Amino acid sequence: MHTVQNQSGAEGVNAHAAENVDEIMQKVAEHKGCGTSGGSGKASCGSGAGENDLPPEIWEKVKNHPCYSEEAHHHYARMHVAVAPACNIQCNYCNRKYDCANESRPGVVSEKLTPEMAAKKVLAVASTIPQMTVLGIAGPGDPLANPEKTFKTFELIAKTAPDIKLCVSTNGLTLPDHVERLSQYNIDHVTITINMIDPEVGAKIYPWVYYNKKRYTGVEAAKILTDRQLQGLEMLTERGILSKINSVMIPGINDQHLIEVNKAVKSRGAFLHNIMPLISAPEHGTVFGLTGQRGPTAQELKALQDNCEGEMNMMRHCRQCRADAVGLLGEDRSAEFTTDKIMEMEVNYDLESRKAYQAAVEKERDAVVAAKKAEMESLAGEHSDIKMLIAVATKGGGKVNEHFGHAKEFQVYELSTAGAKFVGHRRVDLYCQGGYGEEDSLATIIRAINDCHAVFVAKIGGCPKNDLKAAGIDPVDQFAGEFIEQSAIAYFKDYLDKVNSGEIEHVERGDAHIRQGALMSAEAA
Ligand code: CLF
Ligand code: SF4
Repeated sequence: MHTVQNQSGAEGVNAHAAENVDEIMQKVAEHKGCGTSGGSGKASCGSGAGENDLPPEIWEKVKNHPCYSEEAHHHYARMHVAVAPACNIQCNYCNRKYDCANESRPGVVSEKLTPEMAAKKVLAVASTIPQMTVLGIAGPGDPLANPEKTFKTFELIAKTAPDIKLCVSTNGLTLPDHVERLSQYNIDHVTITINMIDPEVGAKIYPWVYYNKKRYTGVEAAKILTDRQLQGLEMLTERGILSKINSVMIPGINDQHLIEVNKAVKSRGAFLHNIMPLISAPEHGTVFGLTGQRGPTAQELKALQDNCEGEMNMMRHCRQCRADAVGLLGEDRSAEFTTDKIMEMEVNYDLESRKAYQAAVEKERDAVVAAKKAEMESLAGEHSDIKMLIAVATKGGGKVNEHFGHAKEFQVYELSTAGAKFVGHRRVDLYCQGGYGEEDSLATIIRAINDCHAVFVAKIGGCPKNDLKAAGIDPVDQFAGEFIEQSAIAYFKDYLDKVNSGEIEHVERGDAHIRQGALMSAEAA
């Protein structure tokens, strides 16, 4: 373990400081196994946790944060402001032409903003999207390599929009130098990208780091980085700041090693672990893209996440957002809020109407949970080892409410006698373009959800329906407009009944592809 710096200075800085790592870890441990309202039916205290699964003060912090709560991500939005251009390390999956790939898919570029413009943008978005509850700074470089711009932005927003939670994502190199300030600004959510704890592994991911005005390379560079990351994590935990660890899964380099990373971050009090797939293609111009380093398949990613889940809470709903993302995690409305458009917007930031809107969201959210709970009763007494995946077309609210042809992603749920559990999403090319079905897109969609037994949609045309059936994927439109988990459980119960009666035979599905192509700004359209 590393020595925690500034420990004595922490007390009195903010209310969280009274708790030490052991007390916080104890609290979290006491709540492990407490609730079984998570979809899986097993104790779920992480991103899938509900109100009864977490200590009240932690629930308060995560309940409307779309990244820290899987349930919240169906209802609440986040936005990023791209105020931090510089970076102090080099990752082999990053091309500096684009946004920081630690929280962003390669191949997209954000419009850089000054803190003042960023503050204006936040008010404009908050006036337009009342369910936007979190402002994150995640690039385009490293926010803490640009501390003045990052903290100035937080300062301006804390003054003008006090109901918005502040969030930051960093590579962690300078984190120990800034934990005190993060605490003073009441920043409750910090993400650190940790891809290794072994410098030999790190040397294959990071060619250099720039630390204390000197450039380090190889194992020496990776050793500095891992020491600083873990030290920063311990300091966050000391102060009761919730930390999320992002790890990029790089097959053959750190895939098995991430199990060790998982244990190391858990033991230091990390709240959530988000293992993301490497997205790598030659056109991204990254070292890994050019050397042909592949990303994981959907099932490789899921197997690693499942493996780590026994150790700690896993996030599976990350969308690897761009540094200027706006909207629900599965959508991107950044094109509506370019600088030109913001300058012309009439900003009317009304705290009361935001609160009223969010109260209505909470009601709908309660209805989703109640419907799922009621449907679970139909599975009581069922015993079966069958597990299956389904893909769902949704545009939010926890409902099956998107047409097959309009879906830009499918959410994936695992069904078993324990219920319906969110396990990921698959980005796809739009099937319906200009009113016509695209056969090429259909083939890529089938590859993306090839491990699923069914696809739930609000509507679907005859052609794609037949092609899906031929690929062994059941197109299901009978739950249009209904809640996802309730519908999924009903479908699974029916499926089990058919298997038990011999009407159908359960067969395992194959693997699926994670989309590797660069995303263009048109994605926001
Ligand atoms: Fe942004 Fe990150 Fe905060 Fe969320 S994103 S800074 S924690 S507000 Fe979220 Fe986007 Fe994944 Fe990040 S889905 S890339 S985990
Ligand atoms: Fe790129 Fe982010 Fe890595 Fe910096 S920390 S090199 S911006 S991916």
